[in-house]
Amino acid sequence: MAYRWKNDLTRADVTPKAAYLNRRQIMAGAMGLGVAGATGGVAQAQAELEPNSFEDITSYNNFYEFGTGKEDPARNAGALVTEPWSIKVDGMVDNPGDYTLADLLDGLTAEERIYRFRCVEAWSMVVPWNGVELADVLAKVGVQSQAKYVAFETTVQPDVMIGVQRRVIPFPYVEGLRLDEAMHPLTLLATGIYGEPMPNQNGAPIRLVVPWKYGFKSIKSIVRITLTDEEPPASWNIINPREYGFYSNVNPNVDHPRWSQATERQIGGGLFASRKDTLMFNGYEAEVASLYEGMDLNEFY
Ligand SMILES: Nc1nc2c(c(=O)[nH]1)N[C@H]1C(S)=C(S)[C@@H](COP(=O)(O)O)O[C@H]1N2
Ligand SMILES: [Mo]
Repeated sequence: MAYRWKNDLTRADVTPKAAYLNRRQIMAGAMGLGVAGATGGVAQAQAELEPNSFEDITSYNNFYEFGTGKEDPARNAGALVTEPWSIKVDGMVDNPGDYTLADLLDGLTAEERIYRFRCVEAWSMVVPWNGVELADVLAKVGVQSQAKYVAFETTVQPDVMIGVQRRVIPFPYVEGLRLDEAMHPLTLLATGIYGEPMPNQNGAPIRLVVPWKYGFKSIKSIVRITLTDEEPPASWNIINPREYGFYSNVNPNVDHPRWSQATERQIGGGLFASRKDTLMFNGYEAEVASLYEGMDLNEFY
């Protein structure tokens, strides 16, 4: 398939970015984070992935604040107010406060990461995100030693959010990660796709991306980041704890109570495309499995 970056880079230009990720992971490994063995894998996998089109990624969305239909966010999220944008950082941090987006990202350079993205509803895409590692932002705000989890909250703008007006689920949408998950080099705060600012329907101006977890963990349009020593609430886990766990790592061997998670439908694959096998940890097993040693991968969690 002929494929070209919006910013006129060709696929061949992806390689230096992959090599950059490779370097970062070797450094992280050297620092004792235990991901050294992962390096070649991610770089290689990243270079081989064929991203979905900008059109696919921005027209088939889940963003319940703007309605429950896949096409509702593209239709309704244009009214989201993303400027100015303030993010409250609080809890167990050295430098709490209300940060502007620019202040929070000051000194950090967004890089491109091409990741698989797997929704719990068993559809998937490949997305070229632009973003910074969450770990780099957390380092700036100074995580205190008692902190064990990171909690996130999405903006609530009732005037423009029809899903909020209709209370389709409780808002604000909230999510959380264990601190080691949050610090993992694969975990991003993304501010764009395809080198363009993040489209509103995808979670402008800044959203989480955790590629080895089901998509609902990747919370959009973040206005609050809290460091805490207790497992934070997570929207879908609160709504239906038997169907959506706090961890929710992609796992083809553990079915959702109402459907199989063994395979996935690739968005953009066309009507007759065959389903693709879902990969353990969404294909990032080598990078993240060590975070879950001692957890039974055949259990729901
Ligand atoms: N605030 C908020 N974040 C959210 C959601 C949502 O409804 N509200 N949906 C989640 C789900 S279920 C998925 S699959 C992804 C979809 O991201 P995308 O629309 O960019 O593909 O966003 C996640 N983040
Ligand atoms: Mo999802």
